[in-house]
Amino acid sequence: MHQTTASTCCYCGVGCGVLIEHDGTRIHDVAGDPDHPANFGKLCSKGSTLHLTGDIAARGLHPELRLGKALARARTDWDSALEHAAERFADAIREHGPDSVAFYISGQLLTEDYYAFNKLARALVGTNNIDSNSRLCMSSAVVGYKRSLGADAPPCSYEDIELSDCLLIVGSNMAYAHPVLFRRLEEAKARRPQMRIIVVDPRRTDTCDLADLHLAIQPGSDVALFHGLMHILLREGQIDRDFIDAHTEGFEALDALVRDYSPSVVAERCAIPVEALQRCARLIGDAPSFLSLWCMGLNQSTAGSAKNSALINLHLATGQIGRPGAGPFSLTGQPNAMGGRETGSLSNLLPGHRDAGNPEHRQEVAAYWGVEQLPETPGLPAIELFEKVRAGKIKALWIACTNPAQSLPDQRGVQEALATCPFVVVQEAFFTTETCRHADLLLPAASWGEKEGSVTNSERRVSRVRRAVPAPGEARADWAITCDFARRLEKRLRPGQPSRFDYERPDQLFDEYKALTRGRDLDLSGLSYALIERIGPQQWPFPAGSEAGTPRLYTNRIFPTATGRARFIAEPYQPPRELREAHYPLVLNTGRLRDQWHGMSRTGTAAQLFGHVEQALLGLHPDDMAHRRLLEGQLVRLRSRRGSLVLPVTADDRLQAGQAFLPMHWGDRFLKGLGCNVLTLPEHDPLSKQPELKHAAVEVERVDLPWQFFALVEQDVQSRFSALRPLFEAFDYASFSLAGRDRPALIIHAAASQAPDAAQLERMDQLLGLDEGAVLSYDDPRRAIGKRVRIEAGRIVSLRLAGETAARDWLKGLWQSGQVDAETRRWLLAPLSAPPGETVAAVERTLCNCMNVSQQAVARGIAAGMDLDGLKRELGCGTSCGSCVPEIKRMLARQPEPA
Ligand SMILES: Nc1nc2c(c(=O)[nH]1)N[C@H]1C(S)=C(S)[C@@H](COP(=O)(O)OP(=O)(O)OC[C@H]3O[C@@H](n4cnc5c(=O)[nH]c(N)nc54)[C@H](O)[C@@H]3O)O[C@H]1N2
Ligand SMILES: Nc1nc2c(c(=O)[nH]1)N[C@H]1C(S)=C(S)[C@@H](COP(=O)(O)OP(=O)(O)OC[C@H]3O[C@@H](n4cnc5c(=O)[nH]c(N)nc54)[C@H](O)[C@@H]3O)O[C@H]1N2
Ligand code: SF4
Ligand SMILES: [Mo]
Repeated sequence: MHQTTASTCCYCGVGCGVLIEHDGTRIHDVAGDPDHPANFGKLCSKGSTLHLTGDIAARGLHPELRLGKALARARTDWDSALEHAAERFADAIREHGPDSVAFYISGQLLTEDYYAFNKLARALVGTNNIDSNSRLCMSSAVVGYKRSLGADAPPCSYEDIELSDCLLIVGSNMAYAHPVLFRRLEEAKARRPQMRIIVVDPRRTDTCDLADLHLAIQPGSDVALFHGLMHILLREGQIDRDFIDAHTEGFEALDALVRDYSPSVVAERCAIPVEALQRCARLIGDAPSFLSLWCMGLNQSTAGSAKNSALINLHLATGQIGRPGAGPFSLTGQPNAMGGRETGSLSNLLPGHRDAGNPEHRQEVAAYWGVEQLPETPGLPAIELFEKVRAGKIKALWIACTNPAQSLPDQRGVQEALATCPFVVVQEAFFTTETCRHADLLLPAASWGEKEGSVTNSERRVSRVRRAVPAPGEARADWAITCDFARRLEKRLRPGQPSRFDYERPDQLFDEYKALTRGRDLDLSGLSYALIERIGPQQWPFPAGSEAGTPRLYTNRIFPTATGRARFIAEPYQPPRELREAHYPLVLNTGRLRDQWHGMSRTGTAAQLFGHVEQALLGLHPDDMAHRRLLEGQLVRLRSRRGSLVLPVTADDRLQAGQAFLPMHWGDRFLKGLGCNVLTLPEHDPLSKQPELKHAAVEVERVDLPWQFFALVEQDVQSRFSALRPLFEAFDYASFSLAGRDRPALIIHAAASQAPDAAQLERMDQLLGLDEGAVLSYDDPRRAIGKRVRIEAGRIVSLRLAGETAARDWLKGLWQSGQVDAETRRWLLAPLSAPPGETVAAVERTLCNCMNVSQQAVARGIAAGMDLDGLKRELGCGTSCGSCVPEIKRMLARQPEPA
């Protein structure tokens, strides 16, 4: 029977409402929820393909346990799994104290899950060792808001973005990372072309497509830029003296500091023209309303807190806060990172925007939970936590809904830590992740579409997440796993006492949690599942008795500080921690692709999402390629002080010379060699403890790996992937991806200095289905060349080229286009890039995922004289989710003007 369930997208912090179409057992489709105030029916390329993700072969179905590091995990039942875990945690706590265990959780958990974990760690175990991946993401914004404004609360609404006269988008590639919000901005700018948009990013991203001014600053120089802007605003008298006098403190120190930031000094520091700096200041100073949006370009830095506060300074000096279209608006990355901050899911926080270091706050929460006291010892933030794990201080580690073996910096250290820890529990929806390999106990979690709860998006709006279908196998909801474990641990640590974890439904957790927010800045005590059901998702504060949420904070200009005044923070510019030098002259920047999500456990199961970018490529400025005599697609070794990675290079003229860009998504599963974070550094901001993921000194050099390998195989791609991946450990380079739409295939590119032994190739052939059926083959053992192509019903279904891969693009094209006739067949195994007389079309790259339109088709359309409307009409591209429109516009802009 056809049913529709309203829920929330599980990807980014825009928090779009989705309508899940299903039959009670399987999800068939998703659509944007027209009634949801975040997206009004829109979805981006990731949200609209949710139903295509989640291949069951990649999911965790049953708990698995191993009883020794050298042993393999075996299937077990929930009862044995959680009894074992409780015993191990209780032993560690009894022998080594509560701080010998730790919980590392995630901004993708639901508010109810977070609350359960917090109560477990702080009230039952008695440790503050509970931190989350938000440490890599939002913790600099938390510090910025708290110290500048008094509370961790983004003061704006999405509507303010549409209302603003001048927008400063800094260190955010919204076009990729918050696409539906970017669509709203595009529409607002189309309605009000006088709206001014400034983008500050070392790269020319798709977000720059909307910009009136793009400042391609030197990586890490944002604080200098903000102080330079302040300097000009002051000099030009474009500040709001009345606001500063009445509602702020600390201005004098900033005033003195920014005197040193003259336009010429700052322009040089940031490597931008002084006129551009002045124009930027003028746009801000002249604007009736000014709003800033930022994300990881500011937060992921050893100066992350300073960058946040220096930006907020600009709002305070101009009085641009607490009014429509104005304010400092940090974009949240993960779907419920906000909920994590609210429930106290960083080691230094407590539920209800409280601080673990504050004795009164501890007492309030302890009293509410009915325990004598909460632990005083500060908990470990993520980077230090993994250092302590590596040092053997943490005896049992519980990881939920995050993949630290891919996403934390300095992966060599992280891998060692996970291998050292005596007992690692991983609570995961997809058992394919890099972290799962390290689990002693692996617990299958329900995921999107299968669980109930709530999340808060970037604009403080609390939405419901609803279950459409049952979780596969024995997977369970996160809060249920946590509470079941907590009850078993209670029996060991507090025998005979009544349980504090007797919940049957998630709304019981929500209701218990919300009372802890009463009277606090985020007061959401008036919210309930029933109320959201009745009047829709609401923005906090929403105190008991409210009729509606709060779209805008600080409209009365009173700030939640001791004095009621906001604070200017005067901190000098500090350069990034790792400077370029002779051995490492390039700066490595890492970030998002349009269609992939983090470690790709979910998006990596939908072949269609690889259409836009198929494999890991290192982007370099064309000049840097030329200096090093590198050609497009050549393999390089990318090195930093901490590790190295082999992958192909590509010329990217959106980068400045001296900069390199690598998408953050590739971990060891998709790209052999521990992924991009083998290169990044663990150094972090002194206050927020957020690591500098956007800035590592690197160098590249060509590698010659004469023995090349290419394979393509249809059907059962996830299980083949899992089985094949370990066979590539001895290769210097191995990259895995998916291709196709209706008939997805696994694609493998690999290279080595010499051929593997015959037995290994034989094993690969078995897993590729090339050991039986209609297989054409060619072998030249003397040159270690071997090729196999399997054809069924006139179509290629599997192939591998070993030793020499000249024909790979042509063969991939043949596979994609279908039939292979007798004439073509003669050339399949030839050492040519294509049969004589035929040219290989470049492998088509999907630009528009919804309508399946390639970049090549768009280019042909442009060459034929079509404009954006013509392309939309004739090809259909850009007419559905719109995620590809900025890129199409960029292609159009590159065309020479017709004479
Ligand atoms: N498609 C997609 N969307 C996502 C995610 C995803 O994985 N995929 N993840 C979500 C999450 S958790 C997050 S946190 C957000 C991240 O969203 P964003 O922060 O927007 O994305 P990033 O690509 O990490 O980085 C943004 C930009 O910062 C720039 N940058 C680097 N260094 C500097 C600098 O020193 N100064 C300035 N001003 N800019 C700099 C980079 O060039 C990059 O373009 O995206 C969310 N949305
Ligand atoms: N170099 C570099 N590194 C980065 C960044 C960067 O820009 N550059 N960005 C950083 C940032 S901002 C972030 S947020 C992190 C993200 O890093 P991670 O948190 O490691 O990212 P994900 O891959 O989203 O991990 C979430 C995991 O939860 C699993 N999962 C999904 N749904 C559920 C569920 O309902 N329950 C449970 N238990 N599990 C589930 C997924 O399969 C996935 O493995 O990466 C950080 N790392
Ligand atoms: S913008 Fe895209 S990824 Fe983000 S919540 Fe909306 S649909 Fe999901
Ligand atoms: Mo994030």
